[in-house]
Amino acid sequence: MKFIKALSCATVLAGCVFSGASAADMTVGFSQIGSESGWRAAETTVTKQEAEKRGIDLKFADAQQKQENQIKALRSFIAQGVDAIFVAPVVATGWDEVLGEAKDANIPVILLDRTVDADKSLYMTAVTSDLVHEGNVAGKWLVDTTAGKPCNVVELQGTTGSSPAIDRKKGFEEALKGHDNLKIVRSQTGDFTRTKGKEVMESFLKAENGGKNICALYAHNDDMAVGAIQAIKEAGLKPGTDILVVSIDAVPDIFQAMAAGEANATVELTPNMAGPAFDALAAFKKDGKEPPKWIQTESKLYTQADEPQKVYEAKKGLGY
Ligand code: GYE
Repeated sequence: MKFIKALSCATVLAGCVFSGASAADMTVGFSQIGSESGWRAAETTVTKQEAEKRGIDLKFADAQQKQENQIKALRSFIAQGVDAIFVAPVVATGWDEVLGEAKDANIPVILLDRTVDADKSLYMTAVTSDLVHEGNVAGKWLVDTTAGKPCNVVELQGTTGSSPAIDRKKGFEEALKGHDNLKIVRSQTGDFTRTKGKEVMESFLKAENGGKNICALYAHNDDMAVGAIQAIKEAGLKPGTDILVVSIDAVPDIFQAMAAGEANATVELTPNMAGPAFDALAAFKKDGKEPPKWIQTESKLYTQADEPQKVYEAKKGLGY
């Protein structure tokens, strides 16, 4: 396996001659969380497209949201002797052992869109957005929009224990610091899904005087926001005006909601984490060049002022 030779050379850092082969002879195992959201489904589509473009043999494993299935998949990839492993870690803890096994097998691991609480030597790099910053951008938008007006906020958190749920909460709370007019009155996980987002929002509405006490919803992803918008409408309230809606991902459907005046803002997350990951891998394979431990993707705020219908048309088909 040419890549392993190049890898061991890089480890030895001696004067090795790296195989100049292209990425085309590489096999990469990809452990994907599942398809809990429109964004996740797009990431899967784009990853397969990026592999195809590079002639890489991608072995895909869908974990159905379970960490034990991801760990099983990583062990299977190691047994197969793949050249590299990509993993979108469903939660942040519990990875040390299996990442250690990949390291012992000289198989580099790249994290996609989420991070892990493990020694950085156990993975080559993480391709993610700045998740704290995303929460901060959403929070700052709400601070500016409410401009000191009292506002009770409800929060739909992502998957419990996942790095986006932890960091997006942290960033949002940081933005609200010093703005006592804004109060998070309810906060619960909606597991990044539309169904759960709707369900939990229904409970928030019931608990808060039919929603009359709620001024804004912060959802850690657009899918939960879209589910919550349905619940708000069914409660006889107007999402986007009676209850402001701010979320993260910038999937096409949130722009449709914005165009209808039912959502107010979203922070963009690119589904193309695999492109930079494949490029880092190819550079390492070619000349042993280690990438930085974090390859950060952009985060851009979109509001109703950004011609949402046009953005919707442009985004449809980009893997979504
Ligand atoms: O925001 C959400 C998906 O890990 C940052 O996971 C990603 C999140 C994304 O379920 O839609």
